[in-house]
Amino acid sequence: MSIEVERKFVCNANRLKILEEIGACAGQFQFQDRYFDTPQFDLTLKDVWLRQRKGCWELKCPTITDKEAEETQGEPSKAAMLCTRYKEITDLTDIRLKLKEVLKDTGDKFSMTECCQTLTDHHGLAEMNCVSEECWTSAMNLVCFAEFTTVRRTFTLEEDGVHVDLDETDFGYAVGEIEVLVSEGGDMQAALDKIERTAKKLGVTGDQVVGGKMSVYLQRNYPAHYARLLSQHIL
Ligand code: V4E
Repeated sequence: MSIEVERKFVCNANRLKILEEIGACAGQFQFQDRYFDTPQFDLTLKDVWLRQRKGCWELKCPTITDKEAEETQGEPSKAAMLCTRYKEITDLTDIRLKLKEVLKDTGDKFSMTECCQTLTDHHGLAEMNCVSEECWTSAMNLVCFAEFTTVRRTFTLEEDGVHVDLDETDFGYAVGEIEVLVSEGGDMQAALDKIERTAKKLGVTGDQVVGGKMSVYLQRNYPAHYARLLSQHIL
């Protein structure tokens, strides 16, 4: 399982020009994201983000809690504060196990085990993954609360393992992100350094954290929930 380390930035004409000079455009493509949560937002209030992208399930979870980070590493550096780190789980069985763990104290009574067992008996596991979306999401009381489409241009850079995405959403928000993947137990500091160097090359300076697509979507469509996420320092 890998950890995605990312820094978002606003891409202006000057930064785009530099990016085209120092990176190679690896293509442009379009995808739709559908985000799911319980009606009480039990997942996102724990900083857990479940989505379907291009028909595949993905779960982003915090790597460690803020308290653990403080205990193990002291105060985070400025470079670390400007980046996000999330574990990304893409295996559906692992996703459901994690969701079960995250939702266990929420009071929602779900019967995923029985539901999935019945489907496994009737259809086999592989087929269950395709057939039973409605079943397992509704058994866990998960509903789609956000849906948007993104056009993405991806650039690979000379700096090993760094890539930059430029995203434009169908709700009119554009954002860039510098991303490095770190394998679990891998060198996090090296990833932060690579991101910092790339940001400098692009002229991305300053201490301001730039909002991601989903943050801006929530701000516009679910202002009360957005305010709650801000007040709990999740966004
Ligand atoms: C992790 C997270 C959210 C889920 C979406 O994550 P994000 O990295 O914004 O997705 P995307 O599509 O831009 O990147 P990809 O996965 O394709 O590389 S929504 C909010 N968060 C947390 C979060 C945060 N606390 N701060 C910032 C700046 N971004 C995200």
